[in-house]
Amino acid sequence: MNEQIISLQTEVSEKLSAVTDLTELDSLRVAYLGKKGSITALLKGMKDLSAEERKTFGAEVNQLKEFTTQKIEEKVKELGEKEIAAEIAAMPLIDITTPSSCECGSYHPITLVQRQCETIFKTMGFAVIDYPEIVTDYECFEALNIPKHHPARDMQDTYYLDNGQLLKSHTSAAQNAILKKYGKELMETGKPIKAIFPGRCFRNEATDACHENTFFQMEGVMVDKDISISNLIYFMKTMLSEVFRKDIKVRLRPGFFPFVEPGFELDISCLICGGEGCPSCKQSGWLELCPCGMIHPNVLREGGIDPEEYTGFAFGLGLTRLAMMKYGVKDIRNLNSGSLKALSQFTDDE
Ligand code: FA5
Repeated sequence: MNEQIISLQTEVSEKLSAVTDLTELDSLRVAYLGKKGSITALLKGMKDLSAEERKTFGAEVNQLKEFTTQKIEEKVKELGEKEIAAEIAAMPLIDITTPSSCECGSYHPITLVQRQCETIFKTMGFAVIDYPEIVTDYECFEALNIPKHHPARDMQDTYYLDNGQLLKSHTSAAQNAILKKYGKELMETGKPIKAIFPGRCFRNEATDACHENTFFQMEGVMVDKDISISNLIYFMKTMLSEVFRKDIKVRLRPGFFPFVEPGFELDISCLICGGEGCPSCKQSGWLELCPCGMIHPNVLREGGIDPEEYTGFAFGLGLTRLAMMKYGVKDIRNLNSGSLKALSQFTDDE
């Protein structure tokens, strides 16, 4: 091997072993491998050699270049690890047994009632299903027996995306997918469909003490042979008595929704004013809480279920309004206010 190369290789090894930080190492890299570095200079000088000399010398210089590159990489790794270890060692020790000086967070009242409803329905054999907030016109309306230009759409104006999708105006938007997903199992094994699907809903409408443009609902469906209105009433009553744990006045009146037949409005006596009438219930003494009904045959059929053989009920509980009633929140807008002072006072009573 060429003597100049041997001495350069020894020099590289010695200098590298003496390097103690990454800045120094980079200067060394520039000194050997940079544009004006000594190894680069050797490569450049090869043009003055004869073809025969260039062949042997070139191979040796390239070997030296590879050797130097590899040693520098090893050193980068070694120094990097040392620096991390030093940083860790310099960190102040944290005593995890010291009591925290921060206040604990709390659950939002809507989360509290949602969880409570989920527990109630889970104990009655219902599955809890999550569903996207962005849906198609088909999911939100068409599959629910609400064709284009149907007047029922006026009640649920929402926010549309450029691609034609929309922010769901009600949790019923998940019905079709759930009927399709679990309907097969129902028909093959006879296992009834029992599911709830809580979720955020959006409506392009003016806000007041009991209306928000963003609110939560919790949909529920049950489909099997011989499901009737009595089953629906049983589950509604159980849910309300478990949530409120006291007697509350409810009323069931006819209601129109194209995806149920017959359809009902389930109202509760306003717990803010005791039924006297106040802004929270629009002075009526009653609050619309949970519309419901027997799933329309067209909706079952669209979900792949034979309405001649199976029947089912569906309900759409207003979770945000339920939180208002349960926790005595007079104005629904307070629930979206983000005021920690207002929202942190509620606790789970389970
Ligand atoms: C519906 O959304 C139907 N999808 C419910 C349904 C499901 C009917 C299954 C039959 C079978 P409605 O628009 O009435 O219906 O809303 C249902 C509940 O959501 C209302 O009773 C109310 O409690 C709540 N709600 C509706 N709009 C708002 C709003 N802007 N702000 C707060 N809560 C609302």
